[in-house]
Amino acid sequence: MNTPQPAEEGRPIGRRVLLGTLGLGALGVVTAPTLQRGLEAFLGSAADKDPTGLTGLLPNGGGFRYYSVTSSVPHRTAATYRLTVDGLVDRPRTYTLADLRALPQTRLVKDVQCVTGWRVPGTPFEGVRLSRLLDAAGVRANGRAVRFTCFDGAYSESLTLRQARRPDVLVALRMQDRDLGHSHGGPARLYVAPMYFYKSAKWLSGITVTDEVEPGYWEDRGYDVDAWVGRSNGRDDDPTS
Ligand SMILES: Nc1nc2c(c(=O)[nH]1)N[C@H]1C(S)=C(S)[C@@H](COP(=O)(O)O)O[C@H]1N2
Ligand SMILES: [Mo]
Repeated sequence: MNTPQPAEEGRPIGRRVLLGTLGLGALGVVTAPTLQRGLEAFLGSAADKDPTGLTGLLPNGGGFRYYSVTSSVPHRTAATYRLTVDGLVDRPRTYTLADLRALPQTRLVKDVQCVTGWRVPGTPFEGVRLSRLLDAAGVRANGRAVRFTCFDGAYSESLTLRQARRPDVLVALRMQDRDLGHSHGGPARLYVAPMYFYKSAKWLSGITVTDEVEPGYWEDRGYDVDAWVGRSNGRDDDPTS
């Protein structure tokens, strides 16, 4: 009741207007798994044409909703993707997708919970533990938190260093046992299993160790910084991890 609720994410009004604007009135019929690839490509182009940033109202396959706070998101391939780890570290580094794929991969299967209410059961995510990248970088003694930035140019997220080192926090390269598609934040997104899905920043491009938590995009708009599922944002969902 006292939790301020940002209106931008998942507000029901405007849906008809948005679908009309994008010419997507019949999208609800596109649900067959075999159409997922086409749907992903379609969502990418839909976001490119969405002046409202309300594409979160669109289905993203398998019970997911598609979210982007920007009207377009550039595509990154295995050839062009880069992830930079910097800030309060001894060994800053830029990883290619091949670099990340060459590291040990961790696969987790847990429910996904969005703060607007939708939940997707038992979803496999696979990738590199964030703790491994932080250890490789050598976090300095004054490092307390981690800031995440995205190649959409707008979204950001944050974790305390302690949260970031949890074994259920990944730089995910795969989801649902497939390489991450563009609409789900590919080639790489953050995956923070125990927190609401807004923590799982899509299109991840930067990991910066900082001396204090810098609230992320939605947190600047009212969401809780410590986003534990069931223990934040005034909600009582079952924990996811
Ligand atoms: N870069 C970026 N990451 C993001 C978002 C976003 O708008 N931009 N939305 C967040 C929210 S609120 C949710 S619920 C999930 C949605 O992920 P999906 O599009 O794969 O369903 O992404 C999260 N990560
Ligand atoms: Mo969300």
